[in-house]
Amino acid sequence: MSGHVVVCLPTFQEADNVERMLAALAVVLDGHGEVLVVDDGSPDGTADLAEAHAERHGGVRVLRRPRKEGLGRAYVVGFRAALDLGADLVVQMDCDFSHAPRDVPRLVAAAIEGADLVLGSRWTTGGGVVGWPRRRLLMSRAGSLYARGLLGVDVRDLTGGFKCWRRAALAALDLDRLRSGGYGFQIETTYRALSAGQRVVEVPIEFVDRERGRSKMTAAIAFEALHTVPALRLLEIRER
Ligand SMILES: Nc1nc2c(ncn2[C@@H]2O[C@H](COP(=O)(O)OP(=O)(O)OP(=O)(O)O)[C@@H](O)[C@H]2O)c(=O)[nH]1
Ligand SMILES: [Mg+2]
Repeated sequence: MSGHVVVCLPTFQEADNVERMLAALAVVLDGHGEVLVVDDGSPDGTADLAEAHAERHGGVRVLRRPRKEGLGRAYVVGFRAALDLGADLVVQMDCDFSHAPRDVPRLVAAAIEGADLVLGSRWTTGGGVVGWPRRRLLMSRAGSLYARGLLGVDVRDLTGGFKCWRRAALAALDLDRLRSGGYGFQIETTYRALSAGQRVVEVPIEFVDRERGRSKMTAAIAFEALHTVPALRLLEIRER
């Protein structure tokens, strides 16, 4: 890997996963980058575990936020910090092993080869999901198709959260304007990058349902994503 890579890792209640994840990322980064944990005051001590790991092994910074404010807020803070750290490439991923650390080099390579934003994609040829019940699979596919149709973009996986940003593409996002939380945030950032003319490339990933810890996905997060999509369209028309 070339260039300074910062992996942005938002965590809430990931005590069962965080140390294993940091160890796995250290192997794939192999001294070419660092990990930025953004923890929202997890009561299970996730941030303490991450800090202990950082002291023992290095290559990890922990950003502690006082309370849970949702994934979108954590990413806005993490992205700013990553740019301040001088990142050339910023990877964003979940801490629950749904996103495989071994896939990070493939995402990074696609950015080095010229993409401004690389999406780890479940719905492009070669990608997929392991361990989801039929209902969740259908919901996710329908969500991506809905967003894709309404926004008129040619991206297959709009709701995924495993991405690699080239520095300039991330810096061009107006982070203050990003308002949405979970899936809405993922759709919004990719859509804004596309609207700004950035080159967005999908690489296939296999997404594996979390084995440890609890999901923070709620109906409210899914619902927010539903109305984020038309809101993005309306905003765009108003800004013209
Ligand atoms: N800092 C921070 N991290 C969060 C918050 N909500 C979720 N996360 C983290 O974001 C990542 C994705 O959250 P998940 O709970 O796995 O949500 P999901 O992947 O949409 O849902 P599942 O597929 O059911 O796991 C994980 O690393 C979480 O720990 C939050 O409010 N603040
Ligand atoms: Mg998850």
